[in-house]
Amino acid sequence: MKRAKLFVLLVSIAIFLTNCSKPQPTQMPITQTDGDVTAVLTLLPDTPTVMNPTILSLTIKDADSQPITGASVAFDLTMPGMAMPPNNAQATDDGSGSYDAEVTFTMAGDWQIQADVTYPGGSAEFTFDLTIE
Ligand SMILES: [Cu+2]
Repeated sequence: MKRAKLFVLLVSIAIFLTNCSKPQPTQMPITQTDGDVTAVLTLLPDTPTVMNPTILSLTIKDADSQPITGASVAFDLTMPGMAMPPNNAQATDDGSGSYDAEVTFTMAGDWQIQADVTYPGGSAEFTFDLTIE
């Protein structure tokens, strides 16, 4: 009986410590839909930090869940709370419906990642909200 109680206590402490030491995870990937196009944004690292390079990767699929290849994807990073210097990146097509670009978040706070997608047959626009600690 005593041992069981001690065990429960130790497990509780372990769970508590595990949760506390975890870095604040950004909820990634983020999925959004605009018309026929569904986009999934992933970040590397998934919790970006200020003034360090972050790889944005946008995977786009059509209404039939087929990857959209041959598109042009441009990222525009802004902060909704203030005017910031232009922060843009043209993504590189990996040939399988995924488009990557390296960006830098230049200060902590709330950011908006806009992705402009132009593909054979149409265009789509996505806006992702992200807080950089
Ligand atoms: Cu700012």
